[in-house]
Amino acid sequence: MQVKKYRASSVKEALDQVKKELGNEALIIETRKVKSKGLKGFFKPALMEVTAVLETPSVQPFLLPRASSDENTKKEIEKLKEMVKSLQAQTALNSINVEEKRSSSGSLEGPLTKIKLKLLNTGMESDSADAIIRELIYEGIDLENATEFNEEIKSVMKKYVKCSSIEAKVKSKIQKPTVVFLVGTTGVGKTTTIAKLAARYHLEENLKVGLITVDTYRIAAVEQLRTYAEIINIPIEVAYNKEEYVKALRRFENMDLIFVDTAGRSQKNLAQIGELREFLSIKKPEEVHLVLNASCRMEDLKAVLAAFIPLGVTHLIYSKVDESKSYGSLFDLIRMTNLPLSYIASGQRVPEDLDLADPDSVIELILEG
Ligand SMILES: Nc1nc2c(ncn2[C@@H]2O[C@H](COP(=O)(O)OP(=O)(O)O)[C@@H](O)[C@H]2O)c(=O)[nH]1
Ligand SMILES: [Mg+2]
Repeated sequence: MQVKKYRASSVKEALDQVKKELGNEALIIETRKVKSKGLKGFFKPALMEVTAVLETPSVQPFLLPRASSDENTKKEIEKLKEMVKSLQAQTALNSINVEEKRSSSGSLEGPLTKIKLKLLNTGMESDSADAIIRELIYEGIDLENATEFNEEIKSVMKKYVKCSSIEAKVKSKIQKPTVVFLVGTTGVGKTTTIAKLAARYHLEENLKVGLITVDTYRIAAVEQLRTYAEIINIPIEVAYNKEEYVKALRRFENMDLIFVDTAGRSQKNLAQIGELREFLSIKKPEEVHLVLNASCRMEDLKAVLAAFIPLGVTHLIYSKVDESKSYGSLFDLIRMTNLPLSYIASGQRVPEDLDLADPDSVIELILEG
């Protein structure tokens, strides 16, 4: 038996490939939409993937016990099992789509539809909801007979939601200065979040914290950070160019933590982040946290990701959750970028309105608001 996958921009094209290679006898066992892996792939149009099987009578039925010693056969069986599972998951998903269409006319409401609606109600994208459901089916959870799936959903989501922050580094006593950049669009809360972080790590953890701002376009921006530095009583350096930035780093050589505040770009001006890239390339910072506004539309957030991720973002910060009502986008963001979430900002108060991200409360936030 020969099992092969074919990808093309349409089902018809993929089927043409099947026909050409395997002939008319081939059986089509699965048709699905696929996205290339990684962030780049996310922005590419989806491809259609067709899985075809060609029975070849000359091959022994591979489930015979004799074959169990054969590594390749074992692998084949595993592959087949996986395929059956994914086929089941896909069939179930297709049935939800059918149910969705029907339920809009007010009739059918199966358990899968309920889960999907619950997930979509969080504001997450249909793709993400499908990924969770596929995983639930894949794990063999009896979706037909259970009524509540909260624990199961949470455990599947936990596979995606990774959290980490400077906290781990802080606890293990930082040797040389850990340089942390905060990047993101204008007004998303970078400066405020730096003030919260600086207060937290200087006042509560007794670390030596220095601030550098390279956001020198507006006097107000510099003054805003300077004011916070004065209140917290930590040093601040203003770097108008690369040379001054290098000097500032040198001056802060003995610090534990250095936060670098950067100029945002407006949503419409995302292309011009070249200058930020230059600062980042002088000396690769230990961490680059991208601040994302919880109440932004997913379409806009995707544009922000596309602009900033290539700069070498290592963590995500979800800000202004107090101004939003649903948080499904957070799941989309984590799933799309595969990056850990570090902090959640929930208001203007410094330093109170900042929480360390942890998977359980993040999932709770996404599901329950
Ligand atoms: N509601 C709310 N407002 C915030 C939050 N973080 C920052 N802000 C406010 O958003 C505005 C812009 O914040 P700022 O830190 O200057 O953004 P930046 O341009 O990214 O540096 C200020 O008025 C902040 O007080 C938050 O988590 N929730
Ligand atoms: Mg700012």
